[in-house]
Amino acid sequence: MSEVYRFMWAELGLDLEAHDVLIGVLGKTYRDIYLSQEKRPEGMNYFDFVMSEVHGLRIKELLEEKQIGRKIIGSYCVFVPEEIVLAANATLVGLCSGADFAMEEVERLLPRNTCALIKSSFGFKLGKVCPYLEIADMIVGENTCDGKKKAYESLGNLVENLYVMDLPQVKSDQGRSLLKAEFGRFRAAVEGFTGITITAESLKQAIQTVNAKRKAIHRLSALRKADPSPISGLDALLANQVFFYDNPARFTESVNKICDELEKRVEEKQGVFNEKTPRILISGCPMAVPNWKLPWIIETSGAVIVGEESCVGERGARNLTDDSGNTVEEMMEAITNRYFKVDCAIFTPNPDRLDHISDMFETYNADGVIHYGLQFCQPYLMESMAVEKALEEKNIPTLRIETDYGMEDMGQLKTRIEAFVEQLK
Ligand code: BJ8
Repeated sequence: MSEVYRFMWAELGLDLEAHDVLIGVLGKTYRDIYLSQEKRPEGMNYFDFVMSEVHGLRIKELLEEKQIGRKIIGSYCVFVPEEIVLAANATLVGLCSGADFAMEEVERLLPRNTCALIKSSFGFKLGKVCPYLEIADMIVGENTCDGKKKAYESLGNLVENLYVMDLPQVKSDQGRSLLKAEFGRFRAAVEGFTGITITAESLKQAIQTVNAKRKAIHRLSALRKADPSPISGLDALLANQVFFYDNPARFTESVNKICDELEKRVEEKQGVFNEKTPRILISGCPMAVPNWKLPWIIETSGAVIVGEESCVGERGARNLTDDSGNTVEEMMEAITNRYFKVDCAIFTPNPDRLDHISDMFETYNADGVIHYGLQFCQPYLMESMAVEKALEEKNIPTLRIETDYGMEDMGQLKTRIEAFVEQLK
């Protein structure tokens, strides 16, 4: 791939040498983790292709979209409504934040004790290795955790057109009004930026496109209730990750195709692991590509992951947006209703998330919960204590993990996870 796309990366201003290193590591990690799995559904070939072309064909497509005047908008959070972006004939892409890069430079701008996800987003920018970041015409930040909201102040000096969305921290009437006002402000900003006025027709169509993606993911999730599970947690996570940057219609079709295959597997009781393999629900911080460390350890320690209570997972994709409105205002109201249900740990208090984790535990017939907190992520680490307490009260086995993107703690994590899995048998 590299020779074919070199010119394109140079045009985008990437550091070709550093980019080669990144692509080399990404390719090796993917081969080691993904291609070594057994009994994968055939439909995962599509995602293998997507991953092999993640900085190739998809970037070429986005450049072609730009050439015909379509704007590309980058985001770091599931609170940014794709419906509004699509309705203004623009494309939304999730930005890279799942691996350490250019850490020395990053730590000149951010304190060492910043979470790996935020550091990673800076590393990709400072190391000039993320084509998505370079291709984006507008980048949307959001006032969520303290780390992100302060980091955007510095990111504003590194990128052009950073737009920051304010977000509520409390699920109150005032909180909902703030979200509604901010979505209105965002709609105006996107319209101004693209020069396209959102109409009732374009917004309805956009809602339906995003809902179709979500429905495909819901279908995939539902199939994971079966024992044996027809798909590994690693593969399901990959589909959830690709959700953020693939062409929406193609993504929906590809996930539905896998689901057709998985339905047959479930009927025939075919699984990726044997029946009665301990079933794990992961809960916590989002896992962006190529952050596959924890799921890989879990699924090579005698367990299968059957659900992700995460923004790259069910927290991000659950709940459809009501498309029955007839006016832009009615549909903006529906968008606000849908996103106000996202139970990110930045909300205080956040009881809905505790209930959702218990519900998912039951729904996916899990045997235990592993809570994943990124080091220095205050919202999720603090909330992990309440999660553990709530689950223990229901006699749900729980393991709290705190880690980062480094590989130094692999051995220690494996020992702890193997012991936890043993306890579930
Ligand atoms: S809606 S989870 S995508 S903010 S890991 S940067 S919280 S210190 S990512 Fe998130 Fe939106 Fe919430 Fe979801 Fe901060 Fe924690 Fe780092 Fe985090």
